[in-house]
Amino acid sequence: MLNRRGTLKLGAVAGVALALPAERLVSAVVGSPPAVQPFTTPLPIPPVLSPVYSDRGTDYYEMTAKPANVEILPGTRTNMLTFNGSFPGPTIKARQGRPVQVKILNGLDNVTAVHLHGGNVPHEDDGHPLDVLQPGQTRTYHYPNIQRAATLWYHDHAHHLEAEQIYRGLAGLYLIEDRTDSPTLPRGQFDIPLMFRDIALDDSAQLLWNNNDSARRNIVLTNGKAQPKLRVRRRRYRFRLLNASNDRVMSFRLSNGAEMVQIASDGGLMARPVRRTEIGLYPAERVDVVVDFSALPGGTQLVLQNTVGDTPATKDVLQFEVAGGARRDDDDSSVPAKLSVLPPIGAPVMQTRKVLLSFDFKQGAFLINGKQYDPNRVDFTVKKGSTEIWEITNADPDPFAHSLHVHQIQFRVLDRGGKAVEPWEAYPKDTVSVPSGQTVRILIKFDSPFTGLYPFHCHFVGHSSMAMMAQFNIVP
Ligand SMILES: [Cu+2]
Repeated sequence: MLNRRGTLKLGAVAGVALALPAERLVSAVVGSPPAVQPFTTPLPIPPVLSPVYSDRGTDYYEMTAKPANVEILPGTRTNMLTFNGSFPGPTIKARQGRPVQVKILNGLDNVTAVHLHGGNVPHEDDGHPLDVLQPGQTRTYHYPNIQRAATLWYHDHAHHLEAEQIYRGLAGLYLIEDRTDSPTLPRGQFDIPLMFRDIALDDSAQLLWNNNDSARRNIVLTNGKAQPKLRVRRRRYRFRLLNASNDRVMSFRLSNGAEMVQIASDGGLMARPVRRTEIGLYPAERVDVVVDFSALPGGTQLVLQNTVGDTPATKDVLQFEVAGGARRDDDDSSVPAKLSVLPPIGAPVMQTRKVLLSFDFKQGAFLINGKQYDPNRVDFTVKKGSTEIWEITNADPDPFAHSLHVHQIQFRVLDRGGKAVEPWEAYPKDTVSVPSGQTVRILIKFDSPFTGLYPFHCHFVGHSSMAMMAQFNIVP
């Protein structure tokens, strides 16, 4: 799907955008922040949020969205927007079947809406772009966790503001766990989330922000640090990879060419594991992989590389160092040949719809089906319980890549240009890449118990915040 050439072209997207008359060019030069000595900063694990209260049925959490000074580069402080002062935001660990309530206080100077990406939630809890919290306001989001175990994430979704506010830090992980599903997979301290995203900093380590200068975001962070290091034991680990970049496509491989066994996609475990040596991730996509370090001698260093990065700071994103000692770790984990039984998506298909993604050079606007987002317009009316095929076409020439994220449901990717996709990107998915000129077909069963209005949009949030968004209304 991804290759060096494809993504180098993608890197030119911002160049094209900069040539547009409507653009403002704020940061004309790349900042030169203090240099980082690679692989000296320990990889942080985002803190796991504790409930403020739990009763028999529900866990209650509280978070404040607020500005904070965060150490990104060693010895410097960067002004960010955070949840609870933490960047990335705290991780919420939910259990399948047990509801969670998250009370958010907006301590920002601006409005915010919080969206649980990949979550099957009521529409009033979905963080609709107009359903915002004013500064000083609180509201409680209800997450029923009725879906399969999965690596989800939460992020800002306020109308026109999401690109800037996600970039400034408003994102965190939300894991739904299930104790019965594949209990032999690595757990606990051997189950590690890796949130990747790019950033541009000036020479005093402050954020450079312009929606159109994605090509200048020349540092990739892993869990909020540049080129960190993780000491691993000689055993298997589960890594949950999330590309939380606004607009950067990434493609990961281990520097020794070792296999990463993909076990999960956006919406949870796949039916069977898939052995891969390179894994491409568009913005907002997730994969869970198992990596086995047990055969590597103590002291071995290997690097998780983003093969489409063009500088050390965007290419060599994370170093693993295998702990010393001759003995392998006691490791009773394993990857079963059959991971999960997936709910079927079946016929009959009641609707086939076209979703055309394009950029209008005259208006300087990103469009879906020829229109800019209007939060007061319903684009598709969908019958609850029905199955549909959406044919998504990227009508733009190189170098415009797009993607499509559909709120509330997990879909199956059928084919690209008429060719069936590989099992690792088939199902369950909530975000699909749509490179220039391609048509991708997805099969969606609207089997959520919830009705109402939900967005679908490109998840290059630089595009969605410039109106590359539409919405569907699920009716009984
Ligand atoms: Cu797009």
